[in-house]
Amino acid sequence: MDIIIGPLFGLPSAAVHVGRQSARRVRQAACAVVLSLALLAGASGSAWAADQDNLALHKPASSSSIENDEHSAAQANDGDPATSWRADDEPEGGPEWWQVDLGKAFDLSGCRIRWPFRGQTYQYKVEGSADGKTWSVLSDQTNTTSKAQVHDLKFQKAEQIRYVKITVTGLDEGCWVSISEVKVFGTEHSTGATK
Ligand SMILES: [Ca+2]
Repeated sequence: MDIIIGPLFGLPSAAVHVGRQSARRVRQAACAVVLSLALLAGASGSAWAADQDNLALHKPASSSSIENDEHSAAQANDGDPATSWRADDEPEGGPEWWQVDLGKAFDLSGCRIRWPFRGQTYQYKVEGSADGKTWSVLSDQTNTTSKAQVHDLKFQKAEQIRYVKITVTGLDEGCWVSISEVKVFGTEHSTGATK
């Protein structure tokens, strides 16, 4: 919300930019404290062990924006929970989103999203598409109050999905749009021709 305060009060763009940078530093410091506490609490990656084939691993990913090359869209499906995609903190085109192209159609059973920090609420929706143009909601988490770092989502109806998109619609004060890792589960879509 603080991002739109500058323009509303007619501040010069340079002042707005400085304000953004300062606000970003404050937010990073706040989230770093949360991360440190999580590490002290003994957070581990054991819960992240692969138990199903991850359809999203290393598949082509894109996003509404990136903060820099070290936090590109590909960082959210590189199999490493220590790396993450980060948006650029300037949602000029609407809510920030991350998307993966699974390469072909699958019938999806669910997904697992690992956020960069525990103890923070990330509100979002997961959408699926056969063509990358027409989307349906696979899981609506826009009103969630969960502060879990790892979200396991089951899809009720997600047939013939090639593209999966996660749009972040709400954040706790002091955090920014970022995803550490996305896993997508399912089976290859069958046309029935080979049965
Ligand atoms: Ca990662």
